[in-house]
Amino acid sequence: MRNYKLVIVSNRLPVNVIRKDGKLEFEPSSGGLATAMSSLSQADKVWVGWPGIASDDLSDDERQTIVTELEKHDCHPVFLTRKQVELFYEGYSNDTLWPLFHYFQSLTHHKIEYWDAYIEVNQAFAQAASELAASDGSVWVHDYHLMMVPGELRKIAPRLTIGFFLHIPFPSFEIYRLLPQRKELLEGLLGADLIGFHIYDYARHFMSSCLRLLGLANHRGVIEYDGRLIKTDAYPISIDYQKFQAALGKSETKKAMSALKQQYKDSKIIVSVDRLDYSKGIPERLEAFRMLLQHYPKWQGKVRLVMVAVPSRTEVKTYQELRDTIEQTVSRINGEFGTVDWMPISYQFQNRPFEEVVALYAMADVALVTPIRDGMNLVAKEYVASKQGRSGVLILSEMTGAIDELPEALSINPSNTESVANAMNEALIMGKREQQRRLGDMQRRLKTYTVQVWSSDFMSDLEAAAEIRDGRHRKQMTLIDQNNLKMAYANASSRLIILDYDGTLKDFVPSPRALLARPSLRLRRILKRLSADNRNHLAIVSGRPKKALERWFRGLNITLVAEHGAWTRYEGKWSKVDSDFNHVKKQLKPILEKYASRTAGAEVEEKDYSLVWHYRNVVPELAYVRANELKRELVHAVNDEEVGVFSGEKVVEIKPIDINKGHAVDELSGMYPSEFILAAGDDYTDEDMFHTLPRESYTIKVGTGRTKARHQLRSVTDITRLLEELSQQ
Ligand code: GDG
Repeated sequence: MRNYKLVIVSNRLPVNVIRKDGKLEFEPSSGGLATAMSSLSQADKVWVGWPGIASDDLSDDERQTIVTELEKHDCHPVFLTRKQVELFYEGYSNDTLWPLFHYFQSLTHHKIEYWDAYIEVNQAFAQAASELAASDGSVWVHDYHLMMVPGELRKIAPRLTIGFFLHIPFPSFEIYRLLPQRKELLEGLLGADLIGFHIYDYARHFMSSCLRLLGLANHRGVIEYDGRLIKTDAYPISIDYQKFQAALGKSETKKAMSALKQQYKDSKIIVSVDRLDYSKGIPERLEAFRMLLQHYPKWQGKVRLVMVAVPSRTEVKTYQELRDTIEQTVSRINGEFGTVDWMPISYQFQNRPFEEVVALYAMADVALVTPIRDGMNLVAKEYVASKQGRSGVLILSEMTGAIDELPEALSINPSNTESVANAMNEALIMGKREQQRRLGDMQRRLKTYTVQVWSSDFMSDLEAAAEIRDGRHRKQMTLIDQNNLKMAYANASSRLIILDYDGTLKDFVPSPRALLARPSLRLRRILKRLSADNRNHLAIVSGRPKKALERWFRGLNITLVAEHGAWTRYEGKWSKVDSDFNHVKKQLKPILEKYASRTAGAEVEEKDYSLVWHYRNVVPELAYVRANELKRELVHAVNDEEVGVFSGEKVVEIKPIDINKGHAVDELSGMYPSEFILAAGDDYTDEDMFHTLPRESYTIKVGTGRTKARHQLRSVTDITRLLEELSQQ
């Protein structure tokens, strides 16, 4: 199979396959996304998606025909069975994710068979994309149907550059958490290098869910996960501005415009265009129009609502019911207000040709765009773009992503029927100059940030994100690095091995208490073997109190450094630094306790030479606020220049400045001069030791993030394995 530099993955292809009179037909559809993708500079690209016809309805020959024919359009099909379409597309995508992500909790159905099919289909998409992507290529995955694809792809091809864009809102954590598969979906998305949303609010919701559900914090939109950096950002999708401008000059559009003029003569036109979907607020819009006629009777006989509703997801029951409700409401209002020569609402449940839609936009005095929720809403932008030299007013729901870029629209809350009716009246009486001023401002913005700019922006950020990811890998220890280290170890006649404990030899446990954090039998065995070799000197350098270290490493010939260097046990005897910390503790402990008692999950730990405020069990956002408040208060309260307030891994710590691991390892390397030095640690306190040790030492940071260490290893498991291999030499 041929390999491509760019693979675009979306549920549907820009070419639709249908069966007409028993024969297969291929209909190219020129949606916004297709235009955006075709404008991308990468010539070498392919589009992966479902061709729109169930595989049960196809013979083997027909499938082959589809593959061959689609290849001519740079497309590649993923075939789905009727059952998969039902459970994956109508089910999990549109009966679970779509309603929930649009805050329609009561319309959301959770069924395990939906999820099973979703995973299965996402895996099939990932497999197809991986087979088509060049090894140095990029894959751009689109929308809520395929949220597991980035993760699945990453499993198959770890070095691939993967982008994901969500076209619908990402809901707030309080809604998102209702989803049974909430963690899996986040992890699926985090397989990407770049995750794009329409607006910053959706990105913010996503990051907050990552924090609350996976404990992953972000730094200016960048999340660290699985040893990679993932960027999240807002890329507001737009329209092919030029296409709308050009359409206005076409004869079909002009013809349609004259027909509309003829048909609606002296009436003002209010237009609404959408897919027939409950998120678009169509029944609410009709009620608002009814209220306009009732509260402002002067408009009776003078205004028409032209409503185009494109059939969508017609197999799903909720959509059938919605269609009935809309039709009944239209009839009711037309019955109530209509006269022999004036029908208030013209309702069309069908897809109109593009030029007719543009003509309608161009002729309409008002566009009424009132979704209850909408990721972006392109209709609003299209209306503005179709108003070249003409006047018109856009009424736009504040629940759409588009409102951020179109603040000159009359913004409404779609649930406030009265305010929507008032906005319609305001729009109908607005002066032409005011209309044009508002349109002009919006047009200037839309003209510059087109859908073409949107897609190239995303792609260049994707390339940059992949570079950051690769940059961060530079210090990752390769097998060659590890072999070099093992060789240096084998050849050395004296070795000093300095190890931090929590986060380095032991993964963090839910509570800082000693019982849970004690070393495993395997770890003790490794340390025992290493310390038994008389060429080795082994030291554990930890922030833990001396009692815990003493208990955990009893019977082993290891130097122990406790409380970051405040206490040291050489040859079985403890000695401590010459410093008095009691007066500081007495003064500051009540402050820490005050903050702990009003913050559920926080704990205070008192050591001889430090006070620690632990917040690993506090709700993350609260922890962040409280830790910052606490630090501010402590910095003010500390009146001793020798004492510092430090932020560590889910802790705020107060300790004497000159007690640090740097001093401790300086002393150690002086006492045990060695040909080979290995030091491993994971957090900011260990950076002091990496910095202090001689350059030729093997310093290893466990985990990701910036470091002064020479090398990095991903996890406790990785460093444990390396130590085990050394112990077996
Ligand atoms: C999803 C998100 C996000 C409609 N009727 C006809 C017709 N249309 C075209 C419009 C417009 C498109 O359909 C609808 O786009 P929207 O953005 O308004 O809404 P969704 O379909 O729900 O799209 C949405 C979008 O993805 C992109 O990311 O903005 O928030 O829900 O382009 O013009 N086109 C023609 N005849 C019609 O009768 N030819």
